[in-house]
Amino acid sequence: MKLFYTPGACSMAIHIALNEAGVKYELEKVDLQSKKTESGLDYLVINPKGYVPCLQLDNGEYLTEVSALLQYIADSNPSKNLLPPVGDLARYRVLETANFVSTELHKNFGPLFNPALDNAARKERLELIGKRLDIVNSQLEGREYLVGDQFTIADAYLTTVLGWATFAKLDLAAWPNLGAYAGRTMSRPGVVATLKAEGMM
Ligand SMILES: N[C@@H](CCC(=O)N[C@@H](CS)C(=O)NCC(=O)O)C(=O)O
Repeated sequence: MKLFYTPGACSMAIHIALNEAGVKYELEKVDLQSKKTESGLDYLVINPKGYVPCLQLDNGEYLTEVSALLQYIADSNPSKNLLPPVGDLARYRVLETANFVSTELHKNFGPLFNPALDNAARKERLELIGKRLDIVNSQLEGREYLVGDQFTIADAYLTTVLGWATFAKLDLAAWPNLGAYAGRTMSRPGVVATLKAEGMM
C-alpha cells in the first residue's frame, strides 16, 4: 500500500491508523498547491479530486475519503481492534463519532487555513468549533478514548484534527478532558511515529 499524504493534513489520520494497525506501507508526499507528488507524478491523475488522502491498495486501485480509508484499514486488521465488528453497537458509536469529527470538526477547521478569511468570519467559525468541542469534551468524561478504553479510528481522526488547534490559536485548556486526551493520544507510539515521519515533531 502507498499513502499519498501532506504533512499535518487530514491524511495524518490514515497515517496514524496504518501505524496503529502495524501494517507495511509506503509514503508519497503531495504538494497541494502544485498537485505534484514528491516523485514528480501528477497527483490529479492519481486522484482527480486533488485532495489528500489517497491510498493505493495492494491491487493497484486507489481509494479515497478519510472515513472510508479508516474503515478499510480497521476492517483489514481486525485483531488491532481499531473498529468493533459488524453488529456490535460499539462499532456504530465509533462511526458516529468519526462522522462527527469529519463533518462537524474537520470541515469547520478547513476555512481557518485560508489567509483571506476575515476576522469576523474567523471568530464565528471558532465559536462554532468551540460548541462542537464542548460535545467531545463531555463525551470524554471518565474515558480514556472516545468510545471506551480502546483507541479506535475515531481517535486517529480526532487526534489529527486537534493538532490543528495551535495553528488556529485555539487553546485546548478551555476543554480539560480534551487537553488530557490529546496528551494521551499524542504520546502513543503509533502517533509519535506518525508525527516524526511527517516532520511534525
Ligand atoms: N472529503 C475529503 C476531504 C479531504 C480534505 O479536506 N483534504 C484537505 C487536507 S485536510 C486537502 O487536501 N485540501 C486541498 C484541496 O482541497 O485542494 C475526505 O474526507 O478525505
